[in-house]
Amino acid sequence: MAETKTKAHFFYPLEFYQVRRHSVYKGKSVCVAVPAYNEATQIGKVIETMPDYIDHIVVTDDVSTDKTAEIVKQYQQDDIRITLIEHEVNQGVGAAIASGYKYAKDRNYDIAVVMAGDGQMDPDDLPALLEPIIEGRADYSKGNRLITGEAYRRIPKVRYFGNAFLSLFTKIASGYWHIADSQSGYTAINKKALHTIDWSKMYKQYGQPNDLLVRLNVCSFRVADVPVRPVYNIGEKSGIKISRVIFTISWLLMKMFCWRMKEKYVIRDFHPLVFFYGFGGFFCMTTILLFARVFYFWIFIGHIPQINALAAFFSFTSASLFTLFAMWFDMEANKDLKV
Ligand SMILES: Nc1nc2c(ncn2[C@@H]2O[C@H](COP(=O)(O)OP(=O)(O)OP(=O)(O)O)[C@@H](O)[C@H]2O)c(=O)[nH]1
Ligand SMILES: [Mg+2]
Repeated sequence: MAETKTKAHFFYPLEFYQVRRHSVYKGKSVCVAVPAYNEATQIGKVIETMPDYIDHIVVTDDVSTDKTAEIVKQYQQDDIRITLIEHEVNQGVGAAIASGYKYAKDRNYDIAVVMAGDGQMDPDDLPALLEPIIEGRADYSKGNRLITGEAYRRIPKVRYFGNAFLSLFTKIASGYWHIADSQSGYTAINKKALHTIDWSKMYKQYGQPNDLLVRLNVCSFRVADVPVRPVYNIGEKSGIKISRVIFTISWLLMKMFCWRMKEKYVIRDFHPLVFFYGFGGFFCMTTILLFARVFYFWIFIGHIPQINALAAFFSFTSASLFTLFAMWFDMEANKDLKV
């Protein structure tokens, strides 16, 4: 980015002659989007530990009921890199991230990073996240807290298993079979992807990282999974109710999976794997019905007719084969997007 100079006149006070030097990291301008909701105790730490090479910090507050916005405004007095976006009604973390992305896109930043406002993202991990993008190997990179051996010990157990389940489901829905820790919000995206994705359509709640991965896959963007340190117990308060989000995100992933099949393998291009998935789904349903019938005979009649047992096993085998082949084809079709 070019240097900007405030309009100068020899009668103006000295501050008018100040030059704002834009920061770059290895030649790229980086803007960090920080979603924050009721983070009065945490947001200061996030701002203070933001590396100098970050050119701009966009905090999006969603009508916090504590002093989050006031605290950010105080930091603005000393740090001209900070912008505060205040939503008029609470829209959710995904919508806050979308606002940050739109800001970075409109100002033509080379890279946009997402870091939470609760301090759970270690700035020391940022260079590793930026590297694949700067080197041009990836269009989007995301943190993966599960790779380090510490994950099982550090992440609360319910979160760990909920995350593992959603990560598996996200592989199927997104077509990025090589990535895990789908719930990690620590990410970096390049300019091309920033200008391609329609941010107004992105999911507005906690499933935003999952939703974005599906959208990136449809546009054939390359994604890198980068090991990052899991950070917990630093005074953060999670807004996630795992028992609730597991259902809402699963439902979102189901819808996004169908959308990806249609967009990627029917409309933009064609691949017979959609039929494999279709037959797999059909036989899954018949398997459930036929096994229910087998159990009915077994429990209430005490005898299972051979033809019913055979039909149930045939259906199960077909469901497994069709689904596994569909997954294999999908993996093959996406292998170039793996970094
Ligand atoms: N602007 C905005 N930010 C939000 C909203 N909900 C959550 N956030 C922020 O999003 C970030 C992540 O939210 P958390 O609830 O901590 O979720 P998480 O860190 O992904 O999950 P945990 O591992 O459970 O902590 C935090 O900085 C929150 O302040 C919201 O409705 N609006
Ligand atoms: Mg958190």
